[in-house]
Amino acid sequence: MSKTPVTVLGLGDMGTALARALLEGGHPTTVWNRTAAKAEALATEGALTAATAGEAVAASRLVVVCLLDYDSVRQVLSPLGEALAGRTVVNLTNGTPRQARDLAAWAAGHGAEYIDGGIMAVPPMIGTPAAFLLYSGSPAAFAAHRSVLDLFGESHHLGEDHGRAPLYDLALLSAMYGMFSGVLHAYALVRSDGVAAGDVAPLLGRWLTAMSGAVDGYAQRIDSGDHATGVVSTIAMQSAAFGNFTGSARDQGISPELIAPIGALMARRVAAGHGHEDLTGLVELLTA
Ligand code: FVH
Repeated sequence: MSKTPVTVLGLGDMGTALARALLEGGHPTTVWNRTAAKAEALATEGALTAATAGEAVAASRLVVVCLLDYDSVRQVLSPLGEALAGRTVVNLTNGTPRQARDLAAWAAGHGAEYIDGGIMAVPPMIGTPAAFLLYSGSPAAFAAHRSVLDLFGESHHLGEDHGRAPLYDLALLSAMYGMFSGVLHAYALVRSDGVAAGDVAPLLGRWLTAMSGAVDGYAQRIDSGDHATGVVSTIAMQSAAFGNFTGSARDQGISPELIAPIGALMARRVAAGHGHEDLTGLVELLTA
């Protein structure tokens, strides 16, 4: 059976990885990038190169967009207008739920199907079992193209609301940045005492893996609103220790700015009479 032709707009690190996965999957793949030289390697691998975004869109009914941000997406798609009619645009550019909903409305106004997506992978992970992607938008349009999208990584369709995929994407990436903040602080702390980051890395990795086991239990507490039953590490205990984190940073001459905010929230929660509760209670301060 002949494979669906696909167009990829944007050949940064991620767009290039996506185009390569399509080529490896045997799809006729037309690529376009603002800086044309970035298409050269893919051309030698079998990609068809388009001189303009309009030419690229004309080549396929399925158009994958992966640009820096929504401003660049608007700059590229807006002049195309009616040329998008009858096509499905899958936008994998990082953005907010509001941006996704606005772009979906714009696409619908131009007769195009629109699916928004979030990529939970770095470029070398694309096409491997480690990659997964989040999608939202028309279930029918998603189902029609799922076999193509599965080439990028495991596909998760989160519903019709175009804002849902970027919501999940930003939530997962926020958690990642929280983790990376702690990792960077940890390395700065040990380095300030002459210890190489690499000496601590195996223990740090082990500790983070163990603590990631808290994710499901935290979700249960937050969904139930019960932050108090069966707590093993009270927020009062954690808050009392937290002065050691900021204090040691000061003593060692490093900035506590990556970790200080959670300490301040803990102190507020304890002062409000919730010291007996779990750390999950902080979410109430964020959403109040
Ligand atoms: N790379 C990653 O690790 C992450 C993984 C999760 C998803 N993100 C998001 O994917 C989008 C693209 O990321 P990227 O890694 O491909 O980014 P760059 O390598 O910096 O490439 C950016 C492309 O965007 C083009 N571009 C920028 N501005 C414009 C514009 N005004 N008009 C047209 N194209 C534009 C740029 O073109 P050029 O500079 O080569 O001419 C690149 O093709 C992104 O949303 C991540 O958050 C990646």
